[in-house]
Amino acid sequence: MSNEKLTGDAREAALAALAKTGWGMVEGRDAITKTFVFANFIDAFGWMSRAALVAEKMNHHPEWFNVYKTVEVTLSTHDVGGLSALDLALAEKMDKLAG
Ligand code: H2B
Repeated sequence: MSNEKLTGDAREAALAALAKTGWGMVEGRDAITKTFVFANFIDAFGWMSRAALVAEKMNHHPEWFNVYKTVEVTLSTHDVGGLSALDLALAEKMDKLAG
């Protein structure tokens, strides 16, 4: 999968689709963010463990912050200084893992 910076219509369409599942742009940065809330810490950490395995397989890693049952995720492609298709793919996989 290409890690070129996303531009244009494809980018806008993908972001609009992700917005429906709770992803939004980070203020002042070319990155997307979503806050996942689980039933408890074990569910949150279990999801993080599964997401970590997916991320490692993709060689594309999240920025994330966990407090108890809440995980704030930020996705951006550091190598290109902004959003790439890898961020969209990882966002989708994280949504699927969260059920
Ligand atoms: N993760 C993210 N989110 N962005 C990157 O640009 C990135 C990464 N690059 N994981 C990878 C690792 C790169 O640093 C290694 C060397 O492949």
